[in-house]
Amino acid sequence: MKIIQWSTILLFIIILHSCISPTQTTPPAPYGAIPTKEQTDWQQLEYYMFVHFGTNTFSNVEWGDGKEDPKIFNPSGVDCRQWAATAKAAGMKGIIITAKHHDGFCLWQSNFSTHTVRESAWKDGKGDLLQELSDACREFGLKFGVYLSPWDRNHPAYGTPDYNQVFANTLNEVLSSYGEVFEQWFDGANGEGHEGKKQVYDWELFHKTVYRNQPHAIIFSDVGPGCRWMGNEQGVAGETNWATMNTEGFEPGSGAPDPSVLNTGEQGGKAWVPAEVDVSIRPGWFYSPATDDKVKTVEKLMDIYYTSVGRNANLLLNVPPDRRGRIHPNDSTRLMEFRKAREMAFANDLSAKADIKASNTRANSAEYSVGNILDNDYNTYWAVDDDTLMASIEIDLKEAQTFNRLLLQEYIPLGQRITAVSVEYMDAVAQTWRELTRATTVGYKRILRFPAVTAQKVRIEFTAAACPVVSAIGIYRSPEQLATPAIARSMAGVVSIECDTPDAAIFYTIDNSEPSETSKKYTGAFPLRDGGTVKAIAIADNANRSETVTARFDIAPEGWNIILPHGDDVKNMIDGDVHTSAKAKINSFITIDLAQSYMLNGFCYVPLADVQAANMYRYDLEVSVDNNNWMQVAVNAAFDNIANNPVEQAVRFDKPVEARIIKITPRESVTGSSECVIAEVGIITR
Ligand code: FUL
Repeated sequence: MKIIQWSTILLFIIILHSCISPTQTTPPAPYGAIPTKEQTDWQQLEYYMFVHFGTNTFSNVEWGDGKEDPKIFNPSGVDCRQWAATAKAAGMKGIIITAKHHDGFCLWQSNFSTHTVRESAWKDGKGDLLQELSDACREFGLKFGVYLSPWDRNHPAYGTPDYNQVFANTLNEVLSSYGEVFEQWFDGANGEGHEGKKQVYDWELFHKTVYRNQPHAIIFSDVGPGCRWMGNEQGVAGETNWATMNTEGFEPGSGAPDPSVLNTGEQGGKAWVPAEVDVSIRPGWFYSPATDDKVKTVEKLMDIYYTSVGRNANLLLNVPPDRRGRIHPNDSTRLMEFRKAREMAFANDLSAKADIKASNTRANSAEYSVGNILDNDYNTYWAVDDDTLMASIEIDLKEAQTFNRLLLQEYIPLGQRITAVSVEYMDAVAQTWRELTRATTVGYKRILRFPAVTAQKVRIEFTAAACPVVSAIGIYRSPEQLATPAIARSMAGVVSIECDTPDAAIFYTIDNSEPSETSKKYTGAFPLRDGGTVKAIAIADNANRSETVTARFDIAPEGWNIILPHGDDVKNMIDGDVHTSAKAKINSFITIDLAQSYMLNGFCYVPLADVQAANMYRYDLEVSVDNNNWMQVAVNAAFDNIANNPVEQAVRFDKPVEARIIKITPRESVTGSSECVIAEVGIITR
């Protein structure tokens, strides 16, 4: 009797429960390749610091040749706690250090190299930079990662099969000695050229060594497997950016897919290899005093943020410590300003309290309701029925609001599914929907920028390869950034300064002092034929001021005669416009008559700012005062990292040389083509 009573009650409870709880349904099936737990966690880090530090910090070169005296590594006041404190205050989540760059110099006391901190002058050869940095990262709650270059210009075994074991031993040493490593960075770069050493890498051995020591580490390379390079060093991931790509049969370095494929990933790719954007806060990767006033502006850094984190990629921003072993104040100040700008841009989510409705909800289940998009929990999402590949949401902000940013997030543990997004707003006067913007992929995070619009209602339509699954949206009004002025000088040596913000006043100096509203107001172009330093700021009506931009000029090319090559385009190489270029054949001369003799301290070559361009990689340089007797200044010299980072190359000579005529012989282009391109050529007399 008692038993019957209890089972009746139980049955009653079950019936009651099924009446009041929503219909249960299964989550959408994952689509295509999906991330591991580690990859999903990694993606949520979003932003962390790259640190290039080593012998190159002291030699003004980007790629040491491995023959440099290790004694030059002698920072006067290394302070890894300052790096970590700066990274933390900048809002970064970790630090990746160049434990060994291409020169082979090891920042720890490696037993597998004789080119290390042990052989350096730093701390009488007793220091261990990896120990100091990993300790500092732990103290500041940051993740610690290591960069190790497989290409090694110092190790005698490089280029032989023995090197693979040496490199595996090196990896093993680093990855077993400094606690948890969140990311292992394998650089694919190799500047050996056609004639150089060839090394067939044993990637299987390297990967095994990483995972044996650090089972949760993300392995970066051109082709992953943890995350991938996205094809340039300018900070610009593809507008379409899939975290998936086909990696089978490819290798890091020259065996990698074309940079254009790395840039966008591939829809339906078999591997989940999300993009990481690596870019330096300065023009080069290593510190040089010459770049102290070339730290990227907040405007530029914000752009990079939108084309990295805002395009489904993580941002690895390089901040190279100076010769003391500290982050230079110009860089740290900029990092704090950048943080502030991000915070201001995303301070107030206008959709937080909005009403939201969806065209479809998966099995009409509360579990997948569109409200999940606004609940600040990445792990809850709005999902639709399996056969629904197009679905929309409508957001009612309850009152008219002005906004210019839209943030979208897919729930990536179920794969990357969205192929197109179309955004409309309700025109209150005409009572009709108007197109606001469009996009292709979303992925973990996508941020769309558009001119500010005022509206109460927003409609977003998603098209997807499998029913869309959306975790979050945000609607923001980011303050419009005052554009930094751009300074240019013509062939005749006339300087002009422009600012994209209309009505902003420009003030400038030419005596190296900081410009302010009391400096000279720019009213028109002015001559600066003999060179000098121009610093400028823009100030808007509302007293908002831009950052200072600095441009340093040498002697203007007025009156120069390009003797060779011939052609209509040759003037482009001295016209002061970095967007126009001339072409020259490999192994033929570029001969320029400077119209008078100068004592030259160096020369500069400006490539086209495009990784696909046939920029000059190797060259010879000769100079002459009479076009008859020639002096060799450089033979088969290289612009080190120009293939990946095509920025101005300023080459300083060991000692000044007198010259009226310079002759450059391009020996190799970065693409191996029979011609190379030259945006600008200049001389350094200062
Ligand atoms: C490149 C290297 O050659 C550069 O020197 C730098 O380390 C950059 C992050 O990767 O491939």
